[in-house]
Amino acid sequence: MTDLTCHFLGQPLANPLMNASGVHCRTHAELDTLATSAAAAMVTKSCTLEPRTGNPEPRYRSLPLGSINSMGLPNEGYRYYLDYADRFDHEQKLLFLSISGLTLDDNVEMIAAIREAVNPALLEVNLSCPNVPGKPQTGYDFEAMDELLDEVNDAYKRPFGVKLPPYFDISHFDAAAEVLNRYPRLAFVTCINSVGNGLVIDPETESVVIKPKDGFGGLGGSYVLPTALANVNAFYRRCPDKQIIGCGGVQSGTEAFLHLLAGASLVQIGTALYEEGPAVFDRVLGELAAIMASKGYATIDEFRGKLKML
Ligand code: RRO
Repeated sequence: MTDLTCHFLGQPLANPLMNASGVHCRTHAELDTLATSAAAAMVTKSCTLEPRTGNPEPRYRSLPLGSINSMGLPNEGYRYYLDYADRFDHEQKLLFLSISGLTLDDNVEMIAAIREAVNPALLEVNLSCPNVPGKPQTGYDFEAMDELLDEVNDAYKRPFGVKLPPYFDISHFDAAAEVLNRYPRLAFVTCINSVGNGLVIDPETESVVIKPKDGFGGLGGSYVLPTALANVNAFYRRCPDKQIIGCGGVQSGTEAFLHLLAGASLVQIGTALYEEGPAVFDRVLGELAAIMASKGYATIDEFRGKLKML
Protein backbone atom coordinates (compact mmCIF):
# COMPACT_ATOMS: atom_id res chain seq x y z
CA MET A 1 0.00 0.00 0.00
CA THR A 2 1.31 3.44 -0.92
CA ASP A 3 1.19 5.91 1.94
CA LEU A 4 0.57 9.53 0.83
CA THR A 5 0.50 11.01 4.33
CA CYS A 6 2.79 13.90 5.17
CA HIS A 7 3.40 16.54 7.83
CA PHE A 8 3.10 20.30 7.68
CA LEU A 9 4.33 22.37 10.63
CA GLY A 10 3.97 19.29 12.80
CA GLN A 11 0.42 18.51 11.68
CA PRO A 12 -0.27 15.16 10.01
CA LEU A 13 -2.08 15.38 6.66
CA ALA A 14 -3.69 12.66 4.55
CA ASN A 15 -1.84 13.79 1.40
CA PRO A 16 0.26 16.71 0.11
CA LEU A 17 -2.24 18.31 -2.29
CA MET A 18 -4.08 21.63 -2.08
CA ASN A 19 -5.38 24.37 -4.38
CA ALA A 20 -3.29 27.31 -5.53
CA SER A 21 -4.62 30.56 -4.11
CA GLY A 22 -6.92 32.29 -6.56
CA VAL A 23 -8.42 29.14 -8.01
CA HIS A 24 -11.75 27.87 -6.65
CA CYS A 25 -11.45 29.82 -3.43
CA ARG A 26 -13.04 33.25 -3.83
CA THR A 27 -16.52 32.48 -2.47
CA HIS A 28 -17.72 30.40 0.46
CA ALA A 29 -19.44 28.09 -2.07
CA GLU A 30 -16.16 27.48 -3.93
CA LEU A 31 -14.31 26.94 -0.67
CA ASP A 32 -16.99 24.46 0.40
CA THR A 33 -16.37 22.36 -2.73
CA LEU A 34 -12.65 22.35 -1.94
CA ALA A 35 -13.49 21.31 1.60
CA THR A 36 -15.24 18.19 0.30
CA SER A 37 -12.51 17.40 -2.26
CA ALA A 38 -9.64 14.94 -1.83
CA ALA A 39 -7.14 17.77 -1.16
CA ALA A 40 -5.81 17.64 2.41
CA ALA A 41 -5.33 21.41 2.64
CA MET A 42 -6.77 24.53 1.04
CA VAL A 43 -6.06 28.24 0.78
CA THR A 44 -8.40 31.20 0.36
CA LYS A 45 -8.16 33.79 -2.43
CA SER A 46 -5.69 36.53 -1.51
CA CYS A 47 -7.70 39.26 0.15
CA THR A 48 -7.56 42.98 0.74
CA LEU A 49 -8.96 45.21 3.47
CA GLU A 50 -12.10 45.95 1.46
CA PRO A 51 -13.81 43.87 -1.27
CA ARG A 52 -12.58 44.38 -4.84
CA THR A 53 -14.22 43.53 -8.15
CA GLY A 54 -10.82 43.23 -9.84
CA ASN A 55 -9.79 44.03 -13.40
CA PRO A 56 -12.11 44.19 -16.43
CA GLU A 57 -12.90 40.95 -18.33
CA PRO A 58 -11.72 38.98 -20.16
CA ARG A 59 -9.03 38.56 -17.52
CA TYR A 60 -8.25 34.80 -17.65
CA ARG A 61 -7.49 32.72 -20.71
CA SER A 62 -6.80 29.00 -21.00
CA LEU A 63 -3.95 28.18 -23.38
CA PRO A 64 -2.60 24.93 -24.83
CA LEU A 65 0.31 24.99 -22.36
CA GLY A 66 -1.28 26.74 -19.40
CA SER A 67 -3.01 30.00 -18.65
CA ILE A 68 -2.61 33.77 -18.50
CA ASN A 69 -4.46 35.87 -15.95
CA SER A 70 -4.80 39.43 -14.85
CA MET A 71 -7.61 39.09 -12.32
CA GLY A 72 -6.54 42.14 -10.33
CA LEU A 73 -7.19 40.73 -6.87
CA PRO A 74 -10.96 40.29 -7.01
CA ASN A 75 -12.02 39.24 -3.51
CA GLU A 76 -14.72 39.69 -0.90
CA GLY A 77 -12.58 41.53 1.65
CA TYR A 78 -10.63 39.91 4.49
CA ARG A 79 -13.55 39.76 6.96
CA TYR A 80 -15.36 37.35 4.61
CA TYR A 81 -12.45 34.88 4.63
CA LEU A 82 -11.83 35.32 8.34
CA ASP A 83 -15.49 34.53 8.91
CA TYR A 84 -15.08 31.37 6.79
CA ALA A 85 -12.02 30.37 8.82
CA ASP A 86 -13.93 30.95 12.07
CA ARG A 87 -16.67 28.54 10.97
CA PHE A 88 -14.40 26.00 9.26
CA ASP A 89 -13.94 22.45 10.54
CA HIS A 90 -10.18 22.58 11.05
CA GLU A 91 -10.08 18.88 11.94
CA GLN A 92 -11.12 18.07 8.41
CA LYS A 93 -8.43 20.00 6.48
CA LEU A 94 -5.59 22.43 6.96
CA LEU A 95 -6.76 25.94 6.00
CA PHE A 96 -4.48 28.78 4.90
CA LEU A 97 -5.65 32.39 4.84
CA SER A 98 -3.92 34.43 2.14
CA ILE A 99 -3.67 38.20 2.49
CA SER A 100 -2.42 40.68 -0.08
CA GLY A 101 -2.82 44.19 1.29
CA LEU A 102 -2.45 47.06 -1.16
CA THR A 103 -0.22 48.86 1.37
CA LEU A 104 1.91 47.91 4.34
CA ASP A 105 -0.66 49.53 6.65
CA ASP A 106 -3.45 47.45 5.10
CA ASN A 107 -1.49 44.27 5.77
CA VAL A 108 -0.83 45.31 9.37
CA GLU A 109 -4.52 46.11 9.90
CA MET A 110 -5.63 42.74 8.50
CA ILE A 111 -3.06 40.91 10.59
CA ALA A 112 -4.22 42.70 13.75
CA ALA A 113 -7.75 41.35 13.15
CA ILE A 114 -6.53 37.85 12.19
CA ARG A 115 -4.39 37.79 15.32
CA GLU A 116 -7.49 38.20 17.49
CA ALA A 117 -9.28 35.30 15.79
CA VAL A 118 -9.32 32.02 17.65
CA ASN A 119 -9.27 29.76 14.59
CA PRO A 120 -6.03 27.92 13.73
CA ALA A 121 -5.85 28.90 10.01
CA LEU A 122 -2.29 29.53 8.83
CA LEU A 123 -1.47 33.03 7.60
CA GLU A 124 0.17 33.40 4.20
CA VAL A 125 1.26 36.86 3.07
CA ASN A 126 1.21 37.20 -0.71
CA LEU A 127 4.29 39.19 -1.75
CA SER A 128 3.77 38.57 -5.43
CA CYS A 129 0.52 39.69 -7.03
CA PRO A 130 1.63 40.71 -10.54
CA ASN A 131 -1.65 42.22 -11.69
CA VAL A 132 -2.60 45.35 -9.77
CA PRO A 133 -1.83 48.32 -12.05
CA GLY A 134 0.69 50.66 -10.41
CA LYS A 135 1.62 48.22 -7.61
CA PRO A 136 5.00 46.54 -8.07
CA GLN A 137 5.50 43.11 -6.49
CA THR A 138 6.95 43.37 -2.99
CA GLY A 139 8.89 40.15 -3.57
CA TYR A 140 11.01 41.90 -6.20
CA ASP A 141 12.06 44.69 -3.81
CA PHE A 142 14.13 43.07 -1.07
CA GLU A 143 14.17 46.17 1.13
CA ALA A 144 10.38 46.53 1.00
CA MET A 145 10.05 42.78 1.60
CA ASP A 146 12.23 43.00 4.71
CA GLU A 147 10.26 46.00 5.98
CA LEU A 148 6.96 44.17 5.48
CA LEU A 149 8.21 40.97 7.12
CA ASP A 150 9.52 42.97 10.04
CA GLU A 151 6.03 44.45 10.58
CA VAL A 152 4.31 41.09 10.15
CA ASN A 153 6.76 39.47 12.53
CA ASP A 154 6.04 42.15 15.15
CA ALA A 155 2.28 42.03 14.69
CA TYR A 156 1.77 38.27 14.46
CA LYS A 157 3.08 35.84 17.04
CA ARG A 158 2.21 32.55 15.34
CA PRO A 159 4.06 30.79 12.53
CA PHE A 160 3.27 32.33 9.13
CA GLY A 161 4.38 32.04 5.52
CA VAL A 162 4.88 34.00 2.32
CA LYS A 163 3.95 33.49 -1.31
CA LEU A 164 6.91 34.42 -3.47
CA PRO A 165 7.20 35.46 -7.08
CA PRO A 166 9.51 33.40 -9.30
CA TYR A 167 13.16 34.47 -9.26
CA PHE A 168 15.44 33.93 -12.24
CA ASP A 169 18.91 34.72 -10.97
CA ILE A 170 21.02 32.89 -8.38
CA SER A 171 21.86 36.21 -6.70
CA HIS A 172 18.14 36.83 -6.23
CA PHE A 173 17.59 33.36 -4.69
CA ASP A 174 20.44 34.21 -2.28
CA ALA A 175 19.14 37.68 -1.47
CA ALA A 176 15.52 36.58 -0.96
CA ALA A 177 16.53 33.62 1.22
CA GLU A 178 18.79 35.84 3.30
CA VAL A 179 15.83 38.12 4.08
CA LEU A 180 13.47 35.19 4.79
CA ASN A 181 15.99 33.53 7.12
CA ARG A 182 16.03 36.63 9.33
CA TYR A 183 12.56 35.58 10.53
CA PRO A 184 12.45 32.23 12.35
CA ARG A 185 8.65 32.42 12.76
CA LEU A 186 8.34 32.64 8.99
CA ALA A 187 7.77 28.90 8.80
CA PHE A 188 6.81 28.26 5.19
CA VAL A 189 7.47 29.62 1.73
CA THR A 190 5.18 29.07 -1.24
CA CYS A 191 6.98 29.03 -4.62
CA ILE A 192 5.86 30.24 -7.13
CA ASN A 193 3.22 32.78 -7.96
CA SER A 194 2.50 33.16 -11.66
CA VAL A 195 5.34 34.26 -13.96
CA GLY A 196 4.36 37.89 -14.16
CA ASN A 197 3.69 40.05 -17.16
CA GLY A 198 3.77 37.61 -20.01
CA LEU A 199 2.10 38.63 -23.24
CA VAL A 200 0.00 36.13 -25.20
CA ILE A 201 -0.96 37.13 -28.75
CA ASP A 202 -3.53 35.40 -30.94
CA PRO A 203 -2.03 35.21 -34.45
CA GLU A 204 -5.50 34.90 -36.04
CA THR A 205 -6.98 38.02 -34.52
CA GLU A 206 -3.59 39.79 -34.12
CA SER A 207 -4.79 40.70 -30.65
CA VAL A 208 -3.93 40.26 -27.02
CA VAL A 209 -6.14 37.67 -25.29
CA ILE A 210 -6.94 39.41 -22.00
CA LYS A 211 -8.13 42.98 -21.54
CA PRO A 212 -6.32 44.43 -18.49
CA LYS A 213 -2.84 45.98 -18.68
CA ASP A 214 -2.75 45.89 -22.50
CA GLY A 215 -2.79 42.09 -22.42
CA PHE A 216 0.08 41.58 -19.96
CA GLY A 217 -0.63 38.94 -17.32
CA GLY A 218 0.69 36.15 -15.10
CA LEU A 219 1.50 32.80 -16.70
CA GLY A 220 0.62 29.48 -15.09
CA GLY A 221 0.53 25.82 -16.10
CA SER A 222 3.12 23.90 -18.10
CA TYR A 223 4.86 27.12 -19.23
CA VAL A 224 6.14 27.63 -15.68
CA LEU A 225 7.00 24.11 -14.43
CA PRO A 226 10.83 24.34 -14.71
CA THR A 227 10.82 27.81 -13.13
CA ALA A 228 8.60 26.53 -10.30
CA LEU A 229 10.83 23.50 -9.67
CA ALA A 230 13.94 25.71 -9.66
CA ASN A 231 12.42 28.06 -7.09
CA VAL A 232 11.17 25.21 -4.88
CA ASN A 233 14.60 23.58 -4.90
CA ALA A 234 16.48 26.87 -4.50
CA PHE A 235 14.54 27.78 -1.35
CA TYR A 236 14.53 24.19 -0.06
CA ARG A 237 18.33 24.33 -0.10
CA ARG A 238 18.62 27.84 1.30
CA CYS A 239 15.92 27.73 4.00
CA PRO A 240 16.50 24.43 5.83
CA ASP A 241 14.35 25.47 8.80
CA LYS A 242 11.32 26.34 6.67
CA GLN A 243 8.87 24.17 4.75
CA ILE A 244 8.32 24.78 1.05
CA ILE A 245 4.98 24.65 -0.72
CA GLY A 246 5.39 23.97 -4.43
CA CYS A 247 3.13 25.64 -6.97
CA GLY A 248 3.39 25.75 -10.73
CA GLY A 249 2.73 23.41 -13.61
CA VAL A 250 1.15 20.50 -11.73
CA GLN A 251 -1.35 18.74 -13.95
CA SER A 252 -0.67 15.09 -13.19
CA GLY A 253 1.00 12.84 -10.65
CA THR A 254 4.29 13.28 -12.48
CA GLU A 255 4.61 17.02 -11.76
CA ALA A 256 3.43 16.51 -8.15
CA PHE A 257 6.19 13.89 -7.80
CA LEU A 258 8.76 16.34 -9.24
CA HIS A 259 7.78 19.11 -6.82
CA LEU A 260 8.16 16.68 -3.89
CA LEU A 261 11.51 15.47 -5.23
CA ALA A 262 12.65 19.12 -5.44
CA GLY A 263 11.81 19.51 -1.76
CA ALA A 264 8.19 20.65 -1.51
CA SER A 265 6.23 19.56 1.55
CA LEU A 266 2.87 20.40 -0.01
CA VAL A 267 1.96 20.77 -3.68
CA GLN A 268 -0.61 23.18 -5.08
CA ILE A 269 -2.71 22.87 -8.21
CA GLY A 270 -3.88 26.05 -9.96
CA THR A 271 -4.45 26.03 -13.73
CA ALA A 272 -5.38 22.32 -13.82
CA LEU A 273 -7.89 22.88 -10.99
CA TYR A 274 -9.38 25.77 -12.94
CA GLU A 275 -9.73 23.55 -16.02
CA GLU A 276 -10.87 20.34 -14.37
CA GLY A 277 -12.51 21.30 -11.07
CA PRO A 278 -11.86 19.67 -7.67
CA ALA A 279 -11.95 16.13 -9.13
CA VAL A 280 -8.39 16.90 -10.27
CA PHE A 281 -7.18 16.07 -6.74
CA ASP A 282 -8.45 12.45 -6.90
CA ARG A 283 -6.85 11.96 -10.30
CA VAL A 284 -3.46 13.45 -9.34
CA LEU A 285 -3.36 11.52 -6.04
CA GLY A 286 -4.06 8.27 -7.89
CA GLU A 287 -1.33 9.03 -10.40
CA LEU A 288 1.15 10.01 -7.69
CA ALA A 289 0.45 6.79 -5.79
CA ALA A 290 0.95 4.77 -8.99
CA ILE A 291 4.31 6.49 -9.70
CA MET A 292 5.48 5.84 -6.15
CA ALA A 293 4.40 2.19 -6.33
CA SER A 294 6.18 1.69 -9.66
CA LYS A 295 9.37 3.08 -8.13
CA GLY A 296 9.06 1.07 -4.94
CA TYR A 297 8.47 4.08 -2.68
CA ALA A 298 6.07 3.30 0.17
CA THR A 299 6.12 6.81 1.66
CA ILE A 300 6.78 10.36 0.46
CA ASP A 301 9.62 10.79 2.96
CA GLU A 302 11.63 8.17 1.05
CA PHE A 303 12.15 10.57 -1.88
CA ARG A 304 11.06 14.07 -0.80
CA GLY A 305 13.92 16.55 -1.34
CA LYS A 306 16.17 13.78 -2.66
CA LEU A 307 16.69 15.22 -6.12
CA LYS A 308 19.80 13.65 -7.65
CA MET A 309 22.67 15.64 -9.17
CA LEU A 310 24.80 14.54 -12.11
O1 RRO B 1 -5.73 38.37 -8.53
C1 RRO B 1 -4.77 38.26 -9.33
O2 RRO B 1 -4.69 38.87 -10.39
C2 RRO B 1 -3.61 37.40 -9.01
C3 RRO B 1 -3.00 37.38 -7.77
BR1 RRO B 1 -3.61 38.30 -6.27
C4 RRO B 1 -1.82 36.59 -7.60
O3 RRO B 1 -1.20 36.53 -6.53
N1 RRO B 1 -1.37 35.89 -8.69
C5 RRO B 1 -1.99 35.93 -9.87
O4 RRO B 1 -1.54 35.27 -10.82
N2 RRO B 1 -3.12 36.68 -10.02
